[in-house]
Amino acid sequence: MAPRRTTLTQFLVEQQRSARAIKPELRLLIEVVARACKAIAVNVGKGALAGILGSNDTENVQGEVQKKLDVISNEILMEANEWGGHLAGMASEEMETFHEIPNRYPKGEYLLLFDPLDGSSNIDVNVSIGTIFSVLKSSDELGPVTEKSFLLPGTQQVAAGYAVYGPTTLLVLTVGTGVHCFTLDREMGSWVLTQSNMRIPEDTKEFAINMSNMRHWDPPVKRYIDELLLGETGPRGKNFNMRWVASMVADVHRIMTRGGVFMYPNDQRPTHRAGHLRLMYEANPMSLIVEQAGGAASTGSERILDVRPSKLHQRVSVFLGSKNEVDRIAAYHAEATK
Ligand code: AFP
Repeated sequence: MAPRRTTLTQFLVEQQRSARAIKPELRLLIEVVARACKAIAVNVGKGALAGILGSNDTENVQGEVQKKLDVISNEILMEANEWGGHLAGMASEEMETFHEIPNRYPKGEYLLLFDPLDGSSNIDVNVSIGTIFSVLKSSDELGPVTEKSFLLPGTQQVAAGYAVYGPTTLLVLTVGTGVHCFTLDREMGSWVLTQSNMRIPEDTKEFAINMSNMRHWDPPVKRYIDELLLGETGPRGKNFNMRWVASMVADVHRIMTRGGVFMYPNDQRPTHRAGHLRLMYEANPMSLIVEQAGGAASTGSERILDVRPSKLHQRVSVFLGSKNEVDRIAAYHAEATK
């Protein structure tokens, strides 16, 4: 008899019933998002067979060319979430402004933000990509939802997660009681708990950064990376390995699994002075997950989760992963300002 596995539904009922960590509406929200990620995984898996690779010949609010799967994934998440009565509104990397729940549906108290398909540049070369989502509670009990309703710091997230569409399809989730990993049983179509309470080692020998941007980095970043590259002959006294998938979900999942430090710093380029990654639906959800697993997440000058948002699509500098490395990077930034 195969060992009895815990499904996502059982896990969420447990979190609602005994851990009292979530309300029924939040349980419904997460189940709906998880089901949407299964639908995205099916489309990603079809690829060329369904003629859905390549460009959609449209641009998103970021001025980036949208891939067909970017648009499909966004539509799947929108359609799955607008009728359930659990949301006050949604926001997406792929949409200029937020999406209010149509009046024909009941509204709830949660705000859902997502990057429907992160790592789009990897779609056509068959490298792991994913979905990132963040859940906030709307503070506008009475008033209509506006863009300002979404501009809450990451500390106010009530849930966050990501799906990885890779050799296996994974859903990694936190509702504030640790980080838990579910693997999609493709035969049964169910998410099965395969790792509870993921922990990030405080030290590491592995770093992730796009080295081609080196000439643009600020001095603290250059100092930190130069020391890693000197290895055991330098001040760190040990050799480091480098990885860069260019899908944040894949790089972060590696760090969740075996430690490491992920960096996408802002740099001297006018287009990158604020950073590359988006705060509300990339950095914040990943930072909550990393902190819930004992890691750290910093802009270099402050905890990412403390950043007070001013714009829905604002970008931010990101250093996250093994705590002792992130703390060192923050210390180098502090020394540079003295
Ligand atoms: P795309 O979704 O446009 O491919 O961007 C992915 C991403 O936002 C993040 O997932 C990666 O870590 C990062 O950009 C990769 O950026 P570079 O292509 O500049 O290395």
